[in-house]
Amino acid sequence: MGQQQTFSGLLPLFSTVSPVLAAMVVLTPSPAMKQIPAINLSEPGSEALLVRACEDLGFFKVTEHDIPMELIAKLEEEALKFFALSPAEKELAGRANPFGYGSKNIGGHGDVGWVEYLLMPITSEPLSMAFLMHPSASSFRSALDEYALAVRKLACRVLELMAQGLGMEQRDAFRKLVADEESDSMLRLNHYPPCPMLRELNGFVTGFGEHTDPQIISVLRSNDTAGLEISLRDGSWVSVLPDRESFFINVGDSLQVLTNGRFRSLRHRVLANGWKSRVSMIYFGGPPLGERLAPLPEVMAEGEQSKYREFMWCDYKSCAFKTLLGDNRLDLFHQTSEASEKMKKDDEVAVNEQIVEM
Ligand SMILES: O=C(O)CCC(=O)C(=O)O
Repeated sequence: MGQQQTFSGLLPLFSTVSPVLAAMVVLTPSPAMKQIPAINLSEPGSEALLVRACEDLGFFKVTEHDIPMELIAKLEEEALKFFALSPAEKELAGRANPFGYGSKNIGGHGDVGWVEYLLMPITSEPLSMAFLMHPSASSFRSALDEYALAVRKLACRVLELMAQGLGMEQRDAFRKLVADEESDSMLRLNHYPPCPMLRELNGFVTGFGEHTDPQIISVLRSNDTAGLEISLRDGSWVSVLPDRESFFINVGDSLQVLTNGRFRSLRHRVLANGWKSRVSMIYFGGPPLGERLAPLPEVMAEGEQSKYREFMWCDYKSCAFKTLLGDNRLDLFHQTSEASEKMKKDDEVAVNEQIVEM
């Protein structure tokens, strides 16, 4: 059955139920990718494998990661307990803006998915969101704190190996951005409940729409329910076989910039499942808000031109909040793209207007 047929066949069914659900209907499923690079960090040569995976796909999984399964299982259990609460109880976490609890709506511009989530800022201090301070949330809070610490350490280890693999003298060039006390990182717990309607239909529903992550690095762990799909360089989609014991790592937009496009920021999405719920926990490692990002000369060959203009992380982030989930934001910061030219001109106009007003 052709993709369009699947879509048009499903749409009337969904729209009779709910316009929100109708917006989540996607086309046919993707074939499974059997060979996601699996990298054992403690093996010699892992740094070269990391670099190759970041260049080819922007994605790989880490097998020997030293994060105890009990710690992971504990957070998964706590996350499931949280998502099993009533909507009113979950909303005590605050409505996602961007931090807090969200359901179906992703961001503020109409993106929707068959997902509920909890998004939290991660700093070098223990988590301090008000709802976690209640005595009844103490085991959730300690599971989150321990997990965030461990996963941040893993992200730093991977970033250092990446720099090593690229032959950079400054081994901590990437790592220090995420390890910084002011690093703007976050942790997201996603719950994709089973979507019962899918049982009767030969179709698919978006759990989390396609996008790239704006930060430097994302470290994802999920239970054994499939759903994650990644986009290859030719634009085709493949689904990723779940692996609850490994961590999946993807390159974010900022790392693509720092490596002048040598590493590829991964476009990915999640499809809902008709029978099983999916739980994922993702750490997004970002730089400090005031950090200036531009391609690092050490990564560039002699005479290579910088593909991106310098920007401050807080500006990139606010641009990400203003755009749709699936938009290509990096285009706006590309040296030569039309979108970037327009943004530069708009910036100049804004500055000139400010000068005239002064
Ligand atoms: O839930 C997943 O597996 C991935 C979700 C994701 O891409 C995100 O939260 O940014």
